[in-house]
Amino acid sequence: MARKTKPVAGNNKRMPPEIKKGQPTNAKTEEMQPNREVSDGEFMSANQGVRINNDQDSLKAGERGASLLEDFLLREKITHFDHERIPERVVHARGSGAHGIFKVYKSLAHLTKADFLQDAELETPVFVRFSTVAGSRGSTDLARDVRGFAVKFYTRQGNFDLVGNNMPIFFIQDALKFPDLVHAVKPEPDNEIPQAASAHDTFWDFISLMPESAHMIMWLMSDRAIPRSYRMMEGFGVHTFRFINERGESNFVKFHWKPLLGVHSVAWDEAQNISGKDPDFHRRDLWDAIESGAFPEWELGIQVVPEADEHRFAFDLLDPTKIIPEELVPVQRVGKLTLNRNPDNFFAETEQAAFHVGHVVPGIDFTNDPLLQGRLFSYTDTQLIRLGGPNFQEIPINRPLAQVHNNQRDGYMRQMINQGKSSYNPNSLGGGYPAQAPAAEGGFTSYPERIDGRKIRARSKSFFDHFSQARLFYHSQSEPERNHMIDAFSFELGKVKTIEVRKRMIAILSQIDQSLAAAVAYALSLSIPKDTGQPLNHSIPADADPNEYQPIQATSSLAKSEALSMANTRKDTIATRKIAVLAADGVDDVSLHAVRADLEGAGAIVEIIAPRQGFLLSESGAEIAVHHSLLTAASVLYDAVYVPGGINSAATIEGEPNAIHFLNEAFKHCKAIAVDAKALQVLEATYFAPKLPEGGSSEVVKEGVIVNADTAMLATQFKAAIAQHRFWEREKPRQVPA
Ligand code: HDD
Repeated sequence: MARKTKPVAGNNKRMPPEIKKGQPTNAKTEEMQPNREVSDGEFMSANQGVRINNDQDSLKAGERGASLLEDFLLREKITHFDHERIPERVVHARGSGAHGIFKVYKSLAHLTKADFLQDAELETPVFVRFSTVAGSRGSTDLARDVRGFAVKFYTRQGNFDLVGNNMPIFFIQDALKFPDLVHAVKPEPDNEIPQAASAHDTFWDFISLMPESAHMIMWLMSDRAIPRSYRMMEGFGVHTFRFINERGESNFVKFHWKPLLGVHSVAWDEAQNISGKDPDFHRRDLWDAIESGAFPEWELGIQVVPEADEHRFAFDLLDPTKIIPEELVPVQRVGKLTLNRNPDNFFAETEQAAFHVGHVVPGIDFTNDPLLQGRLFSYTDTQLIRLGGPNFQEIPINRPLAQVHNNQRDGYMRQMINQGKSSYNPNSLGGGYPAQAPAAEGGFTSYPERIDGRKIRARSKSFFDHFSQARLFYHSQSEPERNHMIDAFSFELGKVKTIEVRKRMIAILSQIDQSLAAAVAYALSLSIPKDTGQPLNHSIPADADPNEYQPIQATSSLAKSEALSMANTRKDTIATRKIAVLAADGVDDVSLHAVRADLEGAGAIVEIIAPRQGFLLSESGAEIAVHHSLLTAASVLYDAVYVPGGINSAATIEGEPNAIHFLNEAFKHCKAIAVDAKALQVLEATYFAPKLPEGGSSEVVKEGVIVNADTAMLATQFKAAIAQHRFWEREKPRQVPA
């Protein structure tokens, strides 16, 4: 290591030699360079720059004496350590971030003057943070929960934050109810149980009294709430926003993110297992994909509604519990987001990232959605407590690429050194600067929406259809997806102890779909309540007429929407899918390598799992590196499993209970399984072997279970099966142990 011999003034201000080996850079990641620190080859120093000679022993009064107060090195180190933690986000505390770029496919000038949406050549840096909502920072990634999908665009006109979720709607219609919602879903206040779970009394108590949450609850009980990967989920801006073009014309817009790997989920039983085996599953998945160069990609989609069509729909565009079905307004794919670089430091970047729906640029504006309006207050406010003061926008990950000049001054941790005497406007001493920017120079002007109304605490009647889109969602699901929802409701309500709450939820479900309500009621030994005339909605102002606030019955103009079912997602790739190969000494070289090469050629990640760590010896005596032993691997961490041939390998695997459990569990979770016909004995040791057709040992393809003696054909069949993601029809008998 090349160490400096003499102290050099300012040596700890030295720029690191390169940003991060092998990682793509962009204007934002380069702009952060002066803040990066690399210790390679450097001496250790205290915070004031003085070099440290002994970092092992505190200063003492004699070898066995007490430590001295004088020890500034001890005091500084311990003090900094004591202050290392900041409050976690009150919601979305658990998350993972990444850098990337966004490019529009072609100019959207006809819709918006937003600079980053004008030019297909322009690359806009982004930072994205995915998150769960309810759990704390250290909670499992696989909770049944909404996922945050927050994107910060560092545009030339300033930062634009699209702070969305992986579900296109929300639980409540008014921001005033947000603290209630969050209090209800968080761990219960007396014992702080359960962590990162909605399956408890307070959550369902609140939901059962708030029918406006019906649509969101359908999404939350669907497989969307347990994604396979952040890279395989959609994102939504949720609210209706506005695009404003150069002529000042406004169009309503809904934002979508469409993942190029398709939308995929895991099974609930699998999710619960992953939570134990690898609670960092999604974080690791995102990190590994980017490190390996398999950059996650999404297309930006927009639904555009001309201002004149504001009242064209049966629902209100301002109601955040409603989607605009894609059949009514198609989603136009207008650009691509690519995540291509992991953060250097989790705290500095991901933890300190401060998103805000109010961070907009000219060309994008708000609507009167009352949830959005409340959010416009909340996000700055929360950063003040979380990041410690009004200068959080100066933290490297938050500071815009666009220049900042204004008369805001001082405050905790101010970094900017404002020169000059004037910090007010108007001024003459500073030449009148900073000057206000005309719209033509990029000055933000709010859309002059006409507003004419009385000051009133009330809700529009157009917000009172709570069930038609909940029903549309349920009816749009495939049969397995509907079964999963019945299971999810039965699980969650089964964890609720208060019978009254369960009953109220059955009453709500019966408003959505009788068969759903009946199936859940059956699981709870309840019946669908007769219409008692009791109010369903309990979220009513004190002096209001309760009838005024009750849900109205409406039917959607659509019976089904294809886009709502994950069964209709793209299933044409196995890129980045994780495939386990169960092998032992004596594995057949061709059977292993041919299939492995074929899978890897299609972009999949293949890992060898053997009885022991280290390496195994193939039939020909070649050393093959082992990724995991059966002890450190688990089927729930893979998308598919392959058992290659080789007499000794097959005999060993057949005799390993953990390997047989691996296969049984993969079958239970409906994953693709391939077995070289020469290792058929392994399959015969599994629970599901009897379900294979008689005598079909040389070639069998059934519900994603493939047996073939021809490895080339096996690989082709296996790839096709993996691309299907899951074979939910296997669940039918619902009798697989594991
Ligand atoms: Fe929120 C964080 C998304 C409603 C108040 N929200 C937060 C994050 C996402 C969302 C993705 C994490 C950002 C990050 O990664 O740092 N929130 C939504 C969506 C909503 C929504 C899609 C409805 C459409 N949120 C909402 C309301 C309020 C808040 C109605 C308050 C009135 N949200 C917050 C917050 C958080 C937050 C308390 C916590 C940490 C933060 O802001 O920075 O201010």
